[in-house]
Amino acid sequence: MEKLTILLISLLLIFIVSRSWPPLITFKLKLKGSFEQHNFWFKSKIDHFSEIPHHPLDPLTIEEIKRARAILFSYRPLSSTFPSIHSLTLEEPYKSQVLGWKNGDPIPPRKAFVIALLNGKSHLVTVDLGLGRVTRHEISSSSGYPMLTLDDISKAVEVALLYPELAESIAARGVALSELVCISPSVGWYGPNEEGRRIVKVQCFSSGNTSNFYMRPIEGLILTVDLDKREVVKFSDTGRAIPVPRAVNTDYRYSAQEKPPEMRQLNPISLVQPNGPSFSVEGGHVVKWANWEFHLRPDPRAGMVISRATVRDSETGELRSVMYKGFASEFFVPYMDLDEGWYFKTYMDVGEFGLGALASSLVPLNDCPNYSYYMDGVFAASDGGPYIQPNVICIFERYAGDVSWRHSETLIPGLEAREARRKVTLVARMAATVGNYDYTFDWEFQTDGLIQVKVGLSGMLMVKGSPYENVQTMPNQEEISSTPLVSENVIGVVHDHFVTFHLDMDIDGPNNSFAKVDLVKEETLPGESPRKSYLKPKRHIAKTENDAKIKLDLYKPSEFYLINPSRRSRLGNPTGYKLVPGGTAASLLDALDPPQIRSAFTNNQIWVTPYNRSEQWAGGLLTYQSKGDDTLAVWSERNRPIENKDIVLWYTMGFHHIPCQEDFPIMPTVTSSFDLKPANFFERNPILRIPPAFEHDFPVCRPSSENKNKY
Ligand SMILES: *[C@@H]1O[C@H](CO)[C@@H](O)[C@H](O)[C@H]1NC(C)=O
Ligand SMILES: *[C@@H]1O[C@H](CO)[C@@H](O)[C@H](O)[C@H]1NC(C)=O
Ligand SMILES: *[C@@H]1O[C@H](CO)[C@@H](O)[C@H](O)[C@H]1NC(C)=O
Ligand SMILES: *[C@@H]1O[C@H](CO)[C@@H](O)[C@H](O)[C@H]1NC(C)=O
Ligand SMILES: [Cu+2]
Repeated sequence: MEKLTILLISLLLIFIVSRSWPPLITFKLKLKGSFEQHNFWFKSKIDHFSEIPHHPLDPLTIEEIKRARAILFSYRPLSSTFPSIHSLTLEEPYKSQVLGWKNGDPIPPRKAFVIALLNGKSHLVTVDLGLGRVTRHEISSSSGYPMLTLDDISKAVEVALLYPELAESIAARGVALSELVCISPSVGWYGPNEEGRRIVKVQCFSSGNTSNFYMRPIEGLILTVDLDKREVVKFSDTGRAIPVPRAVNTDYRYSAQEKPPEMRQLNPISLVQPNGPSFSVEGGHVVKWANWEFHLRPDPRAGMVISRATVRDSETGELRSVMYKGFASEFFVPYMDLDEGWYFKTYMDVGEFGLGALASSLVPLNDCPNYSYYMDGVFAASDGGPYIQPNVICIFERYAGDVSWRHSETLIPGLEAREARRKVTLVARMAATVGNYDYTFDWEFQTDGLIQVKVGLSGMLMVKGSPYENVQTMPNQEEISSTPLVSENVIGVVHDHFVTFHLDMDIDGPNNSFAKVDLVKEETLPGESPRKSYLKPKRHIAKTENDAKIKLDLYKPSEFYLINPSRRSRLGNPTGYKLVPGGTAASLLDALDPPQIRSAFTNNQIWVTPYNRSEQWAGGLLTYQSKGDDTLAVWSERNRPIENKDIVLWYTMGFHHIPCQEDFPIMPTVTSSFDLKPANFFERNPILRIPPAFEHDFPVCRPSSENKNKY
């Protein structure tokens, strides 16, 4: 039994005056290895070229990716024409192997799972790195194709740019070839015409006088490109009458701003941790902080994967399982416009592009606070070779000035008390830039056992060129409300965002049940009470998958628990965690609409399935142009038993996005979140005994310049 770890985090806010424009802040980019000067926790920032795996779930190293590639190269069925590699990642060992593994044990055999494309066929290949050979090879029979590679995207744009009619069309619109920027949105799936070949649609913008070309669409110009034949198969040019919106005020870069904003300027603010952060990252991926331990890895598809999240019981010191694995499994982002250039925009970014593949290096001091630990992604390119995506995840402690619990007693003589405890948390963060949009993901761990998962939306709107400069010239009210004008000649097209999380909860072990507690209105009998009605919770344990397909409804509220029926608290309650949905939205598309069929995993906000190793990706393993034959909704039709079994919880967070002028030219971040909150998991408040903060915990800190706000 370990002793209670006392958290003594010394935090201090410093304020230094800075009044000039631009503010005198110099951004020192933290290059790899530069942590050493001030922080021993971060001394071992990884040298990826000599890295070896330490944990069964550690991602493939550079050496392992090279070895997997070499083995594939000498594997006959694929070596005559080397396929393009769309995914080459760790094939996770069986869950039982991972659960049975203890620190110090040899790690289970290392394997790579490869999705390769050859002559239009998707090959699913397991490469055993220890045995040095391919141990499984099958050709997928499901409808979709693998994630696009960065190579696919650049080739598609290249092919489009060489198309003669494109040059003619943009010249007619007064756009020079030199300022043309094209992107390749995924096509969705809309029936037989588009089957049997991999296609993307290419659309273009003008980057004239702005870096924010997204705000200058060349409307109605769409080239459909066959990715494998490398040819334009359809050219559609309908919007010549629509002007390319002007560049003025579209730039978002600091260097391009001509004047400061009209507001009181903020003094610098930063967190100071004189004794260093309180977390450690061991072996590159195991994060230990306060009562939490978990494994964290970047993944080209899911972005960030949290595994084996365990929390130490503050009473007994026991390290207890909460979640085996959690990650963003799929996205669905349908746009609500039927034009030729728009109807197909119904993105499934996780399976079509990959969040990790598109994760950008985080910006120190701005994306993540000082004292962040940065983790790199080591991924495979389309030729199977490794590359490093630096600083894609940051881990940091957050003190946002919040209170974790408090009480004051002032009226009862002799019992006066004023007790408050600060809330310090640990955050793991990633930001994925999926074309125009930027998604941030936070997994935030609290000492009271709560995990909050938060998604933030920022970046650029996907906008549409419009003939209108002002709503007063639009023909009618319907048009004004359904096509929001966000700038002159710029419409922010209405759309939704859905993010579906795979949450393999293992509350005190794998065998759990899902309990839905309905809050129902009870009416009193005549004369029973002065009250007419009251609310009563009624608990139902889900027997099969159908009992756990949940559509949220404010007037039929329920609470949702994962419980371990065979582990009881001192009072006999099963230990549990509660899923607490946050602000969310449901898809209003018809269930038989092709995009909704493909994204049928958004038909319910909550699903529970029995654990199945191959059911990871809610929109199917091969998502690109899929018809929806391999989704969570299809798996779940089997209505399998889920009571007291190893189960997986799926939660979908949703946003309806009706753009407004503030979303132009770049959107202030909008967030939503959900909580995984202990419920009868601990015997009592697990942070009852944490100490308050005292003045003497902090070093004396003097501002380096005179600190007087002169307003
Ligand atoms: C950029 O702005 C200048 C000055 O307003 C204008 O003359 C020029 O045509 C613009 N260039 C493009 C590519 O829009
Ligand atoms: C970041 O932390 C380092 C290490 O103590 C410190 O020297 C530096 O001043 C901090 N920067 C900011 C902006 O707080
Ligand atoms: C979980 O339940 C299954 C039966 O559904 C049983 O075989 C297995 O031993 C249980 N596992 C644990 C860890 O209790
Ligand atoms: C696991 O899921 C896959 C895909 O839904 C299915 O084909 C397979 O039969 C499942 N395995 C088990 C043991 O249920
Ligand atoms: Cu949006």
